[in-house]
Amino acid sequence: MKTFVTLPTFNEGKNIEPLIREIRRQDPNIGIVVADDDSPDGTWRIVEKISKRDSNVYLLRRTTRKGRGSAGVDAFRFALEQHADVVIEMDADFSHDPKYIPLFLERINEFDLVIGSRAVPLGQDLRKSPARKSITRLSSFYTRFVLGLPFSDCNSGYRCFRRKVLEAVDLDTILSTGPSIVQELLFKAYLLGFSICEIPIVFVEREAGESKLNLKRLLKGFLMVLRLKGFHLLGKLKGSRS
Ligand SMILES: Nc1nc2c(ncn2[C@@H]2O[C@H](COP(=O)(O)OP(=O)(O)OP(=O)(O)O)[C@@H](O)[C@H]2O)c(=O)[nH]1
Ligand SMILES: [Mg+2]
Repeated sequence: MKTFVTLPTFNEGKNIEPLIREIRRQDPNIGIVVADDDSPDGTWRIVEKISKRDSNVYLLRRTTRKGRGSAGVDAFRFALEQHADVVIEMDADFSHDPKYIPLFLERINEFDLVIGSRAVPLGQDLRKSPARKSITRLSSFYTRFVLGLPFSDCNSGYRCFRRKVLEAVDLDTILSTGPSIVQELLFKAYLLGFSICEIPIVFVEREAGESKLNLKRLLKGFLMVLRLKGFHLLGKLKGSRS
């Protein structure tokens, strides 16, 4: 089973090298693709250096279409081109611990999509700020309510997909260029009838680098969820199972 990990990065220079090392420790053969948006802190340069000694590490240095969502799409596309059977996406700030990779790979044998969830029993959000945790919970509740999704953590960006899910959602038609790609992919996969499960993860505060979430991005995310619902009601949400 050929497996890829996709990592969107923007200014993760302090995290990326130790993170790639940790992922490697979990699985020496896993492909790792980093989709960087020309980070001013030189994250891409670090990845470029690593890719010269590890032929299974790939850098997508993007200089035009920027954003967390479009980086995700480019990385997924790349993994599919490399014949990945399974793709894991995760944040590159150590909030998502690579130690869960073997568990994702075990569960993906039974399900089409596995979500790393902070909101199921044994899952946890260990960030210090009660406000930040409440925003995540509220936003997940909102997504669940508006889109009718039966999942506890609709905002988790730590997930594992079977190839067929990424093919079926039609990456060319993804509307989100920003972080709402997380909700968009989940909604589409759910509507297409794929089997989806949640496994508990402990989500920790990033120690290095800065969060890119701000009020504008949050509001854009809330609006995108409404847009997704509207598109769905009008029958305009693209994607199909073969
Ligand atoms: N390529 C790319 N990656 C991004 C962009 N914005 C965020 N990322 C990456 O997406 C992942 C998640 O972003 P974070 O800033 O940690 O956002 P978050 O996890 O929702 O927020 P925190 O919980 O506060 O960390 C990280 O790996 C970021 O480096 C972007 O515009 N382009
Ligand atoms: Mg983060």
